[in-house]
Amino acid sequence: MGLPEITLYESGHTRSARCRWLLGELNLPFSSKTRGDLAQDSLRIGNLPLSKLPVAVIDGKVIFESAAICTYLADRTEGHSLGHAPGSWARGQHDQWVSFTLTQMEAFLWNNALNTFVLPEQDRLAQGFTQNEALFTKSAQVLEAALGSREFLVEDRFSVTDIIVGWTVNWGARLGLLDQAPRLLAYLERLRARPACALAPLRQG
Ligand SMILES: N[C@@H](CCC(=O)N[C@@H](CS)C(=O)NCC(=O)O)C(=O)O
Repeated sequence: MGLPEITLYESGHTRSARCRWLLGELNLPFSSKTRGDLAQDSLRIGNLPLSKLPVAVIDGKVIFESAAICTYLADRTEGHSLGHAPGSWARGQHDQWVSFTLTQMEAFLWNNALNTFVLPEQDRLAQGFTQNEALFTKSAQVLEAALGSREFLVEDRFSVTDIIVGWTVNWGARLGLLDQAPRLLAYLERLRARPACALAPLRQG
C-alpha cells in the first residue's frame, strides 16, 4: 500500500495535536488546514455532525474523533511499532485505556471547559467544577497505579495509546490536578522527550 493522501483540519494544542503527533511519529506527510478551511470545505467533504476539530480526510474519506483517527492511522500504516493488532490482548488494553481516558477523565475536564470558556456565557452552568475535578483526580489515580513501574501503558512500549492518553494526562497536569500523581508526571516527561511530541507545554510556576 502506498502512502495515503492525508489532510488534517487542526488547531494548535487542542485534541488535534494527538493526530499531528501520531503523523510525526509515523513520518507521514499531510496537508494542514484550519478551522476556517473546515467551515469552507464542510459542504464538499460532508460527514461532520458537530463540525469539531480534528477532522482528517484520508484518501478522500472523512474521519473525525482524534482517538479514532490516531488508531486508524496506526492500524493501516505498515513498518512501525506504534499500533496494537486487532484481536490481540494489547489491542484490548489499548481500547480499555482509550475508553477510560475519554469517558472517565477527559469528559470531566471538557465539561469544566464548556462551562468556563467554550459555551456562550448565558449557556454556562455555575456548578459542578469541584465535582468534575474530583472525578478526574480519582480516575487519574487508577492510571497512576496501572502505570506502576512501567514506562508506557501497553506492553511497556511507546504506542498510539500513549499519544491518546498522554494528551489528557497533560491537560490534567496543566490544570494542576496531578500533584498527587508523580508517576504520571514522570510519564509526561518521557512523552515530551520524543521529538514528534505535540503536547502543550506545562505552565511554569
Ligand atoms: N472528542 C473529540 C473532541 C473534539 C472537540 O471538542 N474539539 C474541539 C477543539 S479541542 C472543538 O472543535 N471545539 C469547538 C466546539 O466545541 O464548537 C475529539 O477527540 O476529536
